[in-house]
Amino acid sequence: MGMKFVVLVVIVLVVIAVAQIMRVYELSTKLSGKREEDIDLRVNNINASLMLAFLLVFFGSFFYMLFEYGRGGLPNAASEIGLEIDWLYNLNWWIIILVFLLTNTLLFVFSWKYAYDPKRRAHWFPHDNRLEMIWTVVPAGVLAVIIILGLMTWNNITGPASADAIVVEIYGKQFDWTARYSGDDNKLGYSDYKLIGSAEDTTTKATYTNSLGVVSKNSIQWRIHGINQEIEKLHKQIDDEAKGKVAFSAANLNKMLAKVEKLERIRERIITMIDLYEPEKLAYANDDFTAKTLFLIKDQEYFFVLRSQDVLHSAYFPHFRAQMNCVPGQRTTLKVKPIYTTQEMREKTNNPDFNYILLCNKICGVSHSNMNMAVVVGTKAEYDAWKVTDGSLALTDSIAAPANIDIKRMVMPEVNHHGGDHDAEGDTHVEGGHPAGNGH
Ligand SMILES: [Cu+2]
Repeated sequence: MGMKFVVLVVIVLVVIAVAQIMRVYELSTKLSGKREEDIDLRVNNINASLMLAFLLVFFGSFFYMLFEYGRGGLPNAASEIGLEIDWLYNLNWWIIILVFLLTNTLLFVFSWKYAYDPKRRAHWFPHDNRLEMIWTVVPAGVLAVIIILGLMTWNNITGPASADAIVVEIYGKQFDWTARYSGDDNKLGYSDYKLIGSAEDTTTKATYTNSLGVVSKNSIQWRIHGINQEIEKLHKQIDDEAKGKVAFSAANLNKMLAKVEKLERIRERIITMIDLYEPEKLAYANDDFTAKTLFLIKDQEYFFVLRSQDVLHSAYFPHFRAQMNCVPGQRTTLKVKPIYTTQEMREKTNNPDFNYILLCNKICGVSHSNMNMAVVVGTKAEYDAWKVTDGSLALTDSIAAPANIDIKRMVMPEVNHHGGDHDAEGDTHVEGGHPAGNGH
């Protein structure tokens, strides 16, 4: 901090010093009776040659950078759309490089060629309609071609998938990715954030976690069970406090009461979900399974459905040249058809350690840089084997909900556990005032 301040002060002082020197120079030329623009012809010619020298260094460094870093360290595209995007990218580069070389050559060569010559008379050339026309129509035409080609590719990426495309959900949250395969029916179960949570079967001690909020009959029952458990736990704590076993601050107690009420509201809405979805739609999720590695089949089209639990993320497959934002509360889609297996890419790139990867390409928080998922491309047979053996593989409905879930308990439990501190409406006045944190 201190060092930065010193550097800033030094920069400001240097600028002031240069400005003062310029001022002194201007005043001294004025005193000597010379005009500022009277420059020695020899000095002027040196400057003109330096223009040419600069042009050569400028172009030299440009081509060096282009060949050294132009591809951003990426090998050839490994998906069908990637080939198209690379072709478009190269086309843009060719146009840009040609215009760049042409305009900069003219700029510096003319500066050199038309350096001041006292014997030369300038030609008065104020306006030319034909020239105006050319430099309006030609760039407009070139831009139109680029934009039309770009839109065609974009429509291809975001448009409907072909009938044999496999549907896979890619779910982002701070800070990891989960893939949800749609199973044999190729239909993803619906999802609802209210179902995100976990619960324990008190008899079998099995824990069910629904981190993606997948909607199925089983997951709805589990969530109701989980909410019942959460409410029970809160009730027990509030009861213990009423009995004097533990002591909370008034604010804490109110927070807990507000939480109970919120959980009850959510539970009622979850109970109505059972009737909201037709039974066959509730069954879409039954064969869904999640994985922490994205295994794709070569030459198979995939229709990715992207979601986010919390903030904006962006699913970026650098080798497929595919990227799409993951927006909370919305679903976005992306089509990808890998054309080389991981093994084939290892041979192509001469890199035995090559691996495909899915990255997050939106700065989404402190661990953004760790947010990635391994991607493997293999044959159909390899995929089938992976599907069976992969340890992280889990069916959404792998654990059945306990049979005795009380889903009809819709009567609000009494809130005034706490002696006379709460009035009849269930409001929570404590020691003559509304304490902070009271939600109702
Ligand atoms: Cu992210």
